[in-house]
Parts: sequence; C-alpha cells; structure tokens
Amino acid sequence: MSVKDPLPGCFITVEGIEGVGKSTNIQFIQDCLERHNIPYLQTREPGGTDLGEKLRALLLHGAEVCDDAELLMMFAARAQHLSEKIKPALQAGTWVICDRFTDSSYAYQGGGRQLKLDNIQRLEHLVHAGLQPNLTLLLDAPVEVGRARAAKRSAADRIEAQDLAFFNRVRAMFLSRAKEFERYTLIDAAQPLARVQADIKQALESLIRVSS
Ligand code: Z5A
Repeated sequence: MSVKDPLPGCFITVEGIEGVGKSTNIQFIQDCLERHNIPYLQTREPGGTDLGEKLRALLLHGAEVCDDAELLMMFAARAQHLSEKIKPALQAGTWVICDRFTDSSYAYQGGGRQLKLDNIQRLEHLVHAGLQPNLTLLLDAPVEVGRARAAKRSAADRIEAQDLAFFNRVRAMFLSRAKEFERYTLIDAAQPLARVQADIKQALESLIRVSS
C-alpha cells in the first residue's frame, strides 16, 4: 500500500534514548487527545502486532542476533505494524501515537551499531511506501540521566546492555536527525516533568490546530 495523499489521521512518534520518559509522556499525550475528543491508537515498536511482539521478545531477550539480522527484524516488525495497524488506523481518521519508530532504527542500528545509513534508507523506502510521522517528539537528555532513571526499574535487556559510547552515538544520531527534519520537535527531557509536559502540550496543540 503506497501513501500518496495525506491520511486523515495524524501520526505522532515519540523517540529518545532509554529512560528519558517516553512511556510517562505517552500517557500525557493520550490524556491531551482525550480532552480534545480525538480518537487514537497507542502502540509501540518493536511490537504492536502479534508478529511484532514475537520479534520484540527475540530482539530484546533472545540469544544471538547479528547486527544485520537486528536491523531486518526491526523492519520486518515495522512492515507488519504499518500494514496491520498504523495505516488502517490513519486511513480511518484515528490518530496514532507510537512509542519509537524508524528514527530509532537510524539511531540504534545506524548510530549505535554503525550500520550503513544507505541500507536503512532503502528499507525505510520499501517499508514506509511514502508514509512519515506528522510529528516526532524527541525527548532528549544526557545518556547518564536516562540510564539512571531506567536503572531504577528492571534488569537491562540485550540492547540496554550496550556501553556508554553506544548510547552517546544513539543520542547524537537522534539530535542530528532532529536538525534535519522539520517534523521533529526537540524536548529537553532533563527538565522537571511539568516543564517537559508543558513543551509537549505546546507541540501537540499546534498539531491539533493545523490538522483541524
Ligand atoms: N530499538 C531499536 O534498536 N531499533 C528500532 O528500530 C526500535 C527500537 C523501534 C525498545 O525499548 C528497544 O528497542 C530500545 C531501542 C530498540 N532499546 N534500548 N535501549 P523500549 O522503547 O521499549 O524501552 P526504552 O527505550 O528502554 O524505554 P524505557 O526504558 O521504557 O524508558 P522511557 O519510556 O523513555 O522512560 P519512562 O519509563 O517513561 O521513565 C523512566 C523513569 O523516569 C520513570 O521512573 C519516570 O517516572 C521517570 N521520569 C520520566 N520523566 C522524568 C522527568 N522529567 N524527571 C524525572 N523523572 C522522570
């Protein structure tokens, strides 16, 4: 399915390194959309479908996954997610809030793993067929801040177990993409939560205004 015309629903993605507050703020975004009576689907990557959740388990908790397989599995999960959930929802006028999307593949597999960006771009063209988020909220904080917040919760998975240099490359790739693409709004996630949410609210309300 290729996307030539804008779809009636808006597609919001939330990105950033671990622990920056994606899950916390996705709840806040849902509350804002509910206040505006906007129907939405909340989903995540990798995951969001039966196949995607199986791939997620292998990606985060499986044994050996080489770097190329990791990239291809992220995009296999995404292809299914777009076809089964995201595009049908957007076509029906439902907004989609997605916890991570293709920018994470550029950041983690391109930045972190240092795989060729050309190959990621080819997969993006194949799998997206023209669809891009309307708004990408990049929650940004120093790696140490995110890791300290995340460490309070659960044991590190296969990707979280990477070293500091890996996550600094991931963060740098997110920041470089935020400069390159207009759909990004950069949010300083090291601020107190109330300030972070005031910034998110501003970005969201401006999207609601232009889309209505
Ligand atoms: N991955 C990939 O490699 N390639 C891809 O293409 C895709 C994904 C799509 C999925 O993990 C992994 O997959 C991820 C990238 C990879 N691996 N890593 N690393 P995930 O997205 O499911 O999980 P995560 O990134 O590790 O997210 P997280 O650890 O769940 O963090 P979070 O959702 O950003 O944070 P949170 O749970 O909302 O907040 C963490 C704590 O901080 C919590 O106690 C909050 O109350 C607190 N918090 C939040 N905001 C604040 C502020 N502002 N001040 C103080 N405390 C705060």
